[in-house]
Amino acid sequence: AALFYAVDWSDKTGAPGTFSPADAVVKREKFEEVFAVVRQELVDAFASQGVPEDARIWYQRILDYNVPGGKLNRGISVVDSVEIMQGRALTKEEFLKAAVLGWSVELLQAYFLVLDDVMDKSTKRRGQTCYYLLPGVGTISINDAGLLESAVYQLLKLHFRQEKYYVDLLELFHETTYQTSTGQLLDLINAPENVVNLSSISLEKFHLIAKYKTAHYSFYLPVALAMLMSQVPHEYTSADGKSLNSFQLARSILLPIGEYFQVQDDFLDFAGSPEQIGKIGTDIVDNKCSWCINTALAAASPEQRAILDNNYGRRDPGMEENVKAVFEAVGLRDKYRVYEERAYSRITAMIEDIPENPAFPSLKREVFTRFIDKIYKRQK
Ligand code: GPP
Ligand code: MG
Ligand code: MG
Ligand code: MG
Repeated sequence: AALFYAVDWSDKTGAPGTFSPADAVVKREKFEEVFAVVRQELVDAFASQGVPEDARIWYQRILDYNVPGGKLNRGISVVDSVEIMQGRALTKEEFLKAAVLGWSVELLQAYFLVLDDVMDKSTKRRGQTCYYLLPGVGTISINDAGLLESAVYQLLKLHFRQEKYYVDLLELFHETTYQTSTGQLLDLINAPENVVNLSSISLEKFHLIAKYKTAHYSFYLPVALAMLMSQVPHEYTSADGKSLNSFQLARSILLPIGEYFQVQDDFLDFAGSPEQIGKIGTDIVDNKCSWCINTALAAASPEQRAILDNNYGRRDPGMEENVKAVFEAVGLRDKYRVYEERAYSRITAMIEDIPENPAFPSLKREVFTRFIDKIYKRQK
């Protein structure tokens, strides 16, 4: 109840008892208001274990530094998707529940990012110093990341314990974490330090890594959560009588969108300015099996190949510049533009092929077009 009254519903525009944010900006503001509430619940739960003040303050900083400062695409997608599936303005209670699930995705992502920055030896995230580099944090960040993960389950227990889909939510978060950690393993063992072997890099590996480390948690998870909350049946019958699994159908579109998103992430790692993307690229010095190196290798002359062999994966700014110069020389920017157009039309065609069924209105194409439109030509 405290949660309900802490959110300012005053600018509601829908029917009485419903809440339909007038536009994306209002929706973001409302979503952010829910963070203040969720944060308080988490801090109260933490303090109720009987921990002293200094621990509570440390815990608050974990949340405040790592959870709210991102683009919030994933979290807001849960709210968007529930709204589209319901086909009407959400009630205030529904909005809150969807937003809590959205913040749970953001918490899971905060857990991943804190650890990812340690493993990638990154220095900036969301325009600020990576959390592990803060004075006095260091390897404590490993445990702090564990607390961020635990926060997901604290929230789910608090808000969904009584729902019949509670176990499905738990399973989905556990499964997604498993997949993401699998992806992180693939990402890391394909990028050994001090052992550069560009012959072992391939686009097949890139696709596998991208699907596991990014696509499941960033795209499938938010929609699957919305489907569980909306109690979309697993069995889906298309208008022409074909029987499909609705979750599999969603996955078959969302994973390719996630792979496209990771291509963008890899390209921005090379081409985005720190002001733009809020982070400083590390893929070249980290020896990563990125879309960029794969694409450059496919186009490199023997001389360019030699430069890549001798400069990729070295922790040396001059060598990193040499690699970037080859990326430019092979026309990586143009190749990216071509890739992006193709990916966009391929995914749009997949969405158009979804067998929409008016008798089964939950899986509307709009759930998916919303995603692709949000990320198409993104600059950050
Ligand atoms: C993105 O990789 C993938 C993740 C953030 C998942 C990490 C998973 C863990 C289990 C820790 P990235 O390194 O390309 O992301 P970024 O470019 O944002 O650092
Ligand atoms: Mg990283
Ligand atoms: Mg990484
Ligand atoms: Mg990256």
